[in-house]
Amino acid sequence: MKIMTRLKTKLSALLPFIGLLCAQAQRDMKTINDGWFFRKASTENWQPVNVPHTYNLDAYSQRNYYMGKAFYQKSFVLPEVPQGKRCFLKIDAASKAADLTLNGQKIGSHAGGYSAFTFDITPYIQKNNTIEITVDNSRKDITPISADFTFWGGIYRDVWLITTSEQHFNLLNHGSDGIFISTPHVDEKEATIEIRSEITNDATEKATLEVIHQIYDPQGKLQQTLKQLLSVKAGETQTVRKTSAIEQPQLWSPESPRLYEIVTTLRNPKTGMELDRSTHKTGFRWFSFDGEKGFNLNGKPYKLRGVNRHQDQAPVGVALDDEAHRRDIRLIKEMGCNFIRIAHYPQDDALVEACDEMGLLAWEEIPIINIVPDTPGYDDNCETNLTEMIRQHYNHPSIIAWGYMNEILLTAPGPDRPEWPACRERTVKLAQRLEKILKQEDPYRASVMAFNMTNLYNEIGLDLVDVSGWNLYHGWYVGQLNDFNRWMENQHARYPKRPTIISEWGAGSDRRLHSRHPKAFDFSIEYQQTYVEHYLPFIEGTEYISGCTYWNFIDFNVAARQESMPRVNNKGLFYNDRTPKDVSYYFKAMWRKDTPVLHIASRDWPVRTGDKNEKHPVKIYTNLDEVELIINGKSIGKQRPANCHTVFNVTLPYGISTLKAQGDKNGQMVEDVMVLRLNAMPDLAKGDELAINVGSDCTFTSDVSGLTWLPDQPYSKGSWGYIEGKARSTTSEIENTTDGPLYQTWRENLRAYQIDAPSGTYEVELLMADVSRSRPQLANLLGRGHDGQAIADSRFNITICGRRVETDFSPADGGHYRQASRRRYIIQNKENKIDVLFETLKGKCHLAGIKIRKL
Ligand code: GCB
Ligand code: CA
Repeated sequence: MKIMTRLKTKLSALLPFIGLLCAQAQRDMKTINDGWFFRKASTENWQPVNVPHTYNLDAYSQRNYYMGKAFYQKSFVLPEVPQGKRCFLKIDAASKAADLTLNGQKIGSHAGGYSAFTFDITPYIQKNNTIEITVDNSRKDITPISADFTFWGGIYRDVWLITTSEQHFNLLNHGSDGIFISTPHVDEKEATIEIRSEITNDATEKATLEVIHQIYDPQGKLQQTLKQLLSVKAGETQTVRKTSAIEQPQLWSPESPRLYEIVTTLRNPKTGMELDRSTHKTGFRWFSFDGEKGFNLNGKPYKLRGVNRHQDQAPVGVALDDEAHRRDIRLIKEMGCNFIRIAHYPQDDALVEACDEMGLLAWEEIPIINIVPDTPGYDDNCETNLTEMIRQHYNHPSIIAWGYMNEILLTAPGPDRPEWPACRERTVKLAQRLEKILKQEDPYRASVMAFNMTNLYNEIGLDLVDVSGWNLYHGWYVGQLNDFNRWMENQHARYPKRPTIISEWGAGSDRRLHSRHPKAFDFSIEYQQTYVEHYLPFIEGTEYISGCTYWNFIDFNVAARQESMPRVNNKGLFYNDRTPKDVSYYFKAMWRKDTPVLHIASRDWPVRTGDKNEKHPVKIYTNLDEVELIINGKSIGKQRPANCHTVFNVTLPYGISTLKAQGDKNGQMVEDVMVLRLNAMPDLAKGDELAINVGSDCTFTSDVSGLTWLPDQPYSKGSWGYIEGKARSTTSEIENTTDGPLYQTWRENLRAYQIDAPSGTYEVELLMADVSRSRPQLANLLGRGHDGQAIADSRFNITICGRRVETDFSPADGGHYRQASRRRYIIQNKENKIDVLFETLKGKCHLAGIKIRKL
């Protein structure tokens, strides 16, 4: 409806020009995404593909994914060779570098995997054409070289064929379209708009031209027409600037993202012929960052509430269509965000456009991460990539900050190392160079950098940026939750004028793991919830913190990551397929004040195992003042949430229960309903399987078999549990199983495991893995690999119900380190108990899981 009226007003405004439209030599733009052939340098076979395409789907299954060259090829026929026109090839992203030829002739190269580049192909184009592109994701002189994500190779954004007349806007300026719109001054009464256009005359004679900007207000009404005459010599590009004032601008904000439209045309003033045309949207807003008062938007204090966004999604990797990018912005908005950190690299135009349209302020950055290497050409490529990002996304009102370094000291040699002075100097020098470029390119936006948990950044001069981003993982990688508050309080006391934002904070979670005693690195759904429930109120309540971006919007792919879900960084608020985790509703309840939020936070834990007389926690995320929980039609009572959540401890019957939460917001009834299943504790006499996740407080439910492994406990008479020993864990990946977390926690030096059970024939299954030779972990884990000492080639005997089942045994025999060992024994229980006795011969005996079934 809105669109229709808008279209009508726009048409009527255009009516006087309709005559003109006939005399057009407009720009033609079309994608040439289909019908490509592809091969890796390591194979001979060409395979038909479409772009967007990545050649790294192997990153889903192996840590050492393919890094190297790959070739793309496409042939196409033009109905006729364009005469008196210019042809351009634009590639929206090819990672990390590309060399291009057309019909056998080299047309150019590009370094950088996250921004667009354009070549003039007029001299090479024919009726029958073949484009060949060599892509390489292994280059060490191009960012990123070290980081916690997969460096997907391929042409993974659109490829465009563009034809223009001989006079056109400059398409050869760093992948931009040669038109740069800024708003140097904005307030409620008046805004200044400046439009800089670059016009190229590719004809052999000089041309007199006219540039016309038509500015439409957000309702589609023509507000201003700005005209400029210029004369451009043959083969030259000229820049013209036009400044104008807009009275009473309708301001842009995340709450009302009002966009003005600017239609820019290039005309031949004599004939009236339109030569080129380009349309942009702009918005009027002003902002500031302050060390004491935080962020301010359009004259009001404004807390930035956001997430970081990685782009990948299984099974396509980063080869996403535009609609997937827009879908993400919709989900992020829905959660109540007003901000996004487009991390760690420039992303699709479709995403940034969606930020403008739907209303998200944005920080965008280039991927200089972990360390600045001493590699020839690296700094130059960084500068080019920064320039490209700024020029390509310059016109987007959503963007308020440009970033260029993330945790740049993470893998740098420390100050106690001889390599430190050179590395420090290199890093600071590059930062100074990029800071200067950034401000030259764009004086109207803030510069930002993301630091990690060391004050060195301030001490060596990396606080040259306007805003310090802090990536803080206290209570996850290091220390306790409260250390987060202390860190910020300390920073603020020492540098009270420094604007700050929490650019990263997050904890991992895996929906197969649940705990009533959650702790850091158990990867339980519950610990992630505990973590965010601690951080967010502090961020919200602390004026000097400008805001935050949670790490990360989604569970994203990192081929080299291990932990509970190998190759996944599972700190997402959404799963990789974009279904929400319960925890995302905490953010929604905290951040959405415009709509009632009521969510039973048990979608991630819908099947429980336990006794029907025992209490089961049911958490509710809500922004209502009071909620009532109704189970199977019977009210359990009402509770008043604090910090946007409340936990009902309830008894449940076995089987399915219907849970309904309800409440009202200003007289409007709101409810949420889900079903939850309670399974009884396994009864061995009935033939149930008793499965125990030894060494862990977490229940683990296999997503292959659906079997739940219960948390471990000490043995008590009439029950089951461990006798002596110590619980341990690792983040090392366990191979040859899909149930890795079971093996990543174990008990060592235990004397026995005992299960009191009626006599009979049983199958007893023991799970273990030798993780003593752990794999090197990503630097991001800050050494958080092993919880304590490794097991070191332990050897032991195992006796079950008096029968020796293993002698001088190690699960690592034959070199099977970090691999799942699972053995089943048929035994006779004659004494109403199954006791598994360990006798250590070397190192420490260990057990990661046990499963019992009566035959
Ligand atoms: C960080 C990095 C980010 C990682 C994240 C993590 O500090 O900036 O790239 O993914 O930590 O999860 O370890
Ligand atoms: Ca275990």
